[in-house]
Amino acid sequence: MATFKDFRNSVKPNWCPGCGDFSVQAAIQRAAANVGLEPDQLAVVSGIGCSGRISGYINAYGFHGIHGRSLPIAQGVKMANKDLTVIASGGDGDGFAIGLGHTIHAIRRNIDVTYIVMDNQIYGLTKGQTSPRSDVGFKTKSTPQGSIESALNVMEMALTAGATFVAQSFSTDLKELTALIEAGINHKGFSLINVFSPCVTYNKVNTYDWFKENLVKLSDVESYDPHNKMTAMKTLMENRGLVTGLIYQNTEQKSYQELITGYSESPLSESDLNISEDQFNGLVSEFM
Ligand SMILES: Cc1ncc(C[n+]2csc(CCOP(=O)(O)OP(=O)(O)O)c2C)c(N)n1
Ligand code: SF4
Repeated sequence: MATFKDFRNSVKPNWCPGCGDFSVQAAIQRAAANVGLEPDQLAVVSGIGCSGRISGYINAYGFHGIHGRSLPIAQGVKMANKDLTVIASGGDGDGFAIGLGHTIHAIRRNIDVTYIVMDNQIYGLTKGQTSPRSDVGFKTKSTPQGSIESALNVMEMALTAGATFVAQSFSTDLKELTALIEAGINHKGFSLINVFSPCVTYNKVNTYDWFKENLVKLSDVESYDPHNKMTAMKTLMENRGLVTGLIYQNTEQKSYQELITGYSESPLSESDLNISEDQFNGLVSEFM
C-alpha cells in the first residue's frame, strides 16, 4: 500500500521559502495515501500561477493546463476515466477571476472532482496584483491607492450555486487540511476546498499571523451542523467568511456521473475504439 512518500517525485518546488503552497502539496500527498490510492490512480490537474505548479510536484498523473482552465480539463479527465481520482487545483486568480465561470458550472454540475484552491488573496506569479479575493483598501501594484472593489465571498457563492461539499482550511493546519481533502475525495460529487495559503512575498497584510488572529475553527463552534445549509450561510456571514473546517456537505444529491444516461460502467478510456491502427494514427497526426 502506498504511503505519502510514494506521491513525492524528484522535482524540487521553486516556491519562495515560507509559501503556503508547500503544505497544500504535503496535504494532498498525505490524503491520497490515507484514502488508499496508488499514484497511478490519481490525476492532479492545475491552472497557471505559482500554485499551478503543484501538478508537477506530485507523483501521479499530472496536467499543467492554461490559466483558469483546470476545471474543464479535470472534468474531461474524469469523464474519460471515471476510475481515476481527479484533483483540480490552482490559485484564487485562476479559479475566481478568469476561471470563475468554470467554477460555478462545475459546482452546479456536481461532477466528482475535488477542487483545491490556494487562496493567497493576490496574484503571486505575476508579481503582486489584486485578485477577486483581495479586501477593500488592499494596496498592490495594480491598486496603489487601495482596492475599491469588494472581495468575492467564495464560500457563500458556492453555497448559492448549489455546492454539495464546501470546506475551507489554513495551510499551516496540516491535520485539518489533510482530513478535509480525504473527505473531499470520498465525497461522491464536486468538492470545493478553499485553502488560505499565504504569499509571503507579495501579500504583507494577510500573513500567517493575520490568519491566526482572524480564523475561527468550526470544530470549536458548539454543535455546528455541516448538513444544514442555512446554518452554514449564517456562520459564514457572521464571521466574514473567515472560518475553517467542513462548512457544508450534502450527501443526498447524486453526482453528474450517477445521473448521466448511458454512462458506461467501464471507463471510456478502456473502451474499444473500433477503428483501425491507420485510422487511429491519422486522427492523432491531425492534432500534432
Ligand atoms: C489567459 C491568461 N491571462 C493572464 C495570464 C497571466 N497570469 C498568469 S498567472 C496569473 C494570476 C496568478 O494568480 P493566482 O491564480 O491567484 O495564482 P498564484 O500565482 O497567486 O498562486 C495571471 C493573471 C495568463 N497566463 N494567461
Ligand atoms: S510569489 Fe507568493 S505565491 Fe508565489 S511562490 Fe512566492 S510566496 Fe508563493
